[in-house]
Amino acid sequence: MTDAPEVASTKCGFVALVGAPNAGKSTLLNALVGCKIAIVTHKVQTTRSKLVGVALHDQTQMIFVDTPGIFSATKRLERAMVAAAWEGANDADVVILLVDSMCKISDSTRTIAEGLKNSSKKAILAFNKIDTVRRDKLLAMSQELNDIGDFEETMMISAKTGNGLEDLQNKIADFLPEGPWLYPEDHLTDITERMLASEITREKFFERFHEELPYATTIETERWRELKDGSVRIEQIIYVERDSQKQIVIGKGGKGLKTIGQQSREELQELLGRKVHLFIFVKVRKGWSDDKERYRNMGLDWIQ
Ligand SMILES: Nc1nc2c(ncn2[C@@H]2O[C@H](COP(=O)(O)OP(=O)(O)OP(=O)(O)O)[C@@H](O)[C@H]2O)c(=O)[nH]1
Ligand SMILES: [Mg+2]
Repeated sequence: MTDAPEVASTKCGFVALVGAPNAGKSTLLNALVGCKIAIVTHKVQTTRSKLVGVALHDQTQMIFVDTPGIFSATKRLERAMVAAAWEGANDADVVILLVDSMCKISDSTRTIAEGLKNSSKKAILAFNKIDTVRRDKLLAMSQELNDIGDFEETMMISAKTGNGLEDLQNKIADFLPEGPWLYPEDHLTDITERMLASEITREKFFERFHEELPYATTIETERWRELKDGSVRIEQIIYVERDSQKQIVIGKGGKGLKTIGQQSREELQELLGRKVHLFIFVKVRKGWSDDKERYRNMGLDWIQ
């Protein structure tokens, strides 16, 4: 009698990356998936809506969900972002609470730890940016958060250097259910090329402009035309709230806009693997952040 051949069982599940703004969630998503699908800046509130990135780890398909930072939101756009983040956590099989090791524990992080405990989700606490801090400095922070929340594991990682990511994925795999993969083996993300293009321009915008301007802006890809020679023509609109903001964005002699356009085009060419003709226009739309259509384009639910 011969034994039946052993079939390696597959696993699959959703893993939400949550945390206070700037913890490194999007950097981690890109590192886990192995390519840039989420934009990253040194500013808070860079990510505005949920974003899926898929990674294979042995026989486990991990569907990571990058989320906006969770903080005490007041404006409608901020509230919609925070609602999207909690939605990501609630829909996941496993939640990773990412903490910035360079800063003191924030009230937002405490609130998330409490919220996760109440939701009785399987959660992993991950201290990020350990390339910048001595591990023994994190013990007190780890103790405090473990007292507040209920975590299966506490891990130390660096999304930037990749340190600890293998261990993190092994732990995640332990907690994901057996089941068939939901996506084809080579599937990386749900983000459309149009959305990616808007996001890359927004990243350049966030890097160039300061104070309130990045938060008073949304960027949409209005037209996308494939040209016969294999290149693509992309038209985008930067919506701002006031005329004075429009002047700042355009800059003296159009320099501001030109720089953003150049940086965005170069990166898009690299990501899309073809020549890009990028045209960016600036429009004043007073109250765009109270306009339902803008929310749909950002991938956010409209919040009353
Ligand atoms: N030194 C170091 N910096 C990191 C690491 N991970 C992320 N960063 C930096 O932290 C900043 C914020 O990173 P993001 O990935 O945009 O953070 P986020 O949590 O997605 O931020 P929001 O989308 O605004 O909530 C960027 O300047 C990153 O380069 C890390 O492991 N080490
Ligand atoms: Mg982010």
